[in-house]
Amino acid sequence: MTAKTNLTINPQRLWDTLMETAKFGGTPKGGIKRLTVSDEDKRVRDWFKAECEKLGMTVEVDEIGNMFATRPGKRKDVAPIAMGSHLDTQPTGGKFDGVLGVLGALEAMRTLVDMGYESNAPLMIVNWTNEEGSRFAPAMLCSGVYAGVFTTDYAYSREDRQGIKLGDELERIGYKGKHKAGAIKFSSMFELHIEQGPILEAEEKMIGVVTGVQGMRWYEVTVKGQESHTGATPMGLRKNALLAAARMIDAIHQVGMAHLPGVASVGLIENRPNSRNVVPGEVFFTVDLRHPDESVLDKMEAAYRAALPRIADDLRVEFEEKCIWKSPAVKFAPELIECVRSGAKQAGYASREMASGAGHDAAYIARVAPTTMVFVPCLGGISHNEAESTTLEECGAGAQVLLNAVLAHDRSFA
Ligand code: HGY
Ligand code: MN
Ligand code: MN
Repeated sequence: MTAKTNLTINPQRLWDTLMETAKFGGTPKGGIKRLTVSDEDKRVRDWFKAECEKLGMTVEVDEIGNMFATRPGKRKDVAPIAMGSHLDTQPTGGKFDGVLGVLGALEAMRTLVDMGYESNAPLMIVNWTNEEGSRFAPAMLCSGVYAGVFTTDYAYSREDRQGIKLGDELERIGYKGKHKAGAIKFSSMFELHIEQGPILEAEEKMIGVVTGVQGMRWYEVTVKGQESHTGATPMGLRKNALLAAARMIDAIHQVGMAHLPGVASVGLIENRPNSRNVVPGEVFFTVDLRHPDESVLDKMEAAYRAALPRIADDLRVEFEEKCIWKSPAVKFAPELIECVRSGAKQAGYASREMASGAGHDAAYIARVAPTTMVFVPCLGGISHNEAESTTLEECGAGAQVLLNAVLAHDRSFA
């Protein structure tokens, strides 16, 4: 096969593929609900496997459902260069979070096959299971297992809020593969992703040259008060779990405000018995703290943990609290960051360096292989929202820079 130089991706084909796969879990508002290892996830996985095999790629699945599609290169003695992200979405997710990274990689592969271009190193596309962590906490769970952060059994044991286990669901949809986690090797990974924030759009830059990911910590809080009659229980005698949770949630917000550019959020809450004429007796909620600096994240954690007992004592309720996840701040590989920077320049796009506010599989993969990311803008910086939006041009730019960066790195294997 002869090598070609003008390896230009086909933005229309990428866009059409993004819109085609959005039907797997598509919602009436134009978003996607494709929770990890759901039936919708199975359908997009089956589609992805078939499309990769059409390109002559081999597709392997590991024991936690991570999918690895490989195209051989000239050299059989080196591990593949990987391009990876995720196909699972939030319950009210958009069409691009994660999906652009996997389908942008597919477009890059389609371009190489069309042009009869043979890379030096093999090339690989990876679909990581359960990046979102919405159905099964924590996030980035299965890239975390691949990187040795979690055990396979821990991942299998994770339950959704209905008590269903990840391991059972992987079995049910036929994606509990035969390869051990971590056994399928690659030498480096590039991840294309929408920024999910407002910076690139505000600065009118097409490409984010991503230098790392901020630290993230997740916690679970259960507040225990006393169910009682809303009509017959005097205000001063109540043990109102929901009132305590409300004050705790405000205190957590204040922790974020006091440690900018850190962020502090409560996203999931369950109020029991959730009856209009019962003083709530128990409330479960989740906490998400993030900051680029681990020492500040420690301070945020201390401030949050100091607020809970103060509020609980005031309102005569009890509470239980635990940290369920810590993903430390991570820096990406300078040599790959340089490939992205030169890839953007080669494609003629303005770029800027930035760290990621959102978590990504790349954060864990950076522990086991040189890794970096390519960002493109999204409309208004909105993501984790069915209104998430980008343009054909932005998606095309991201895929082109991804291809340019991978081929720049591939030249080191000549
Ligand atoms: O939580 C995150 O940042 C990612 O979207 N899972
Ligand atoms: Mn994502
Ligand atoms: Mn996400």
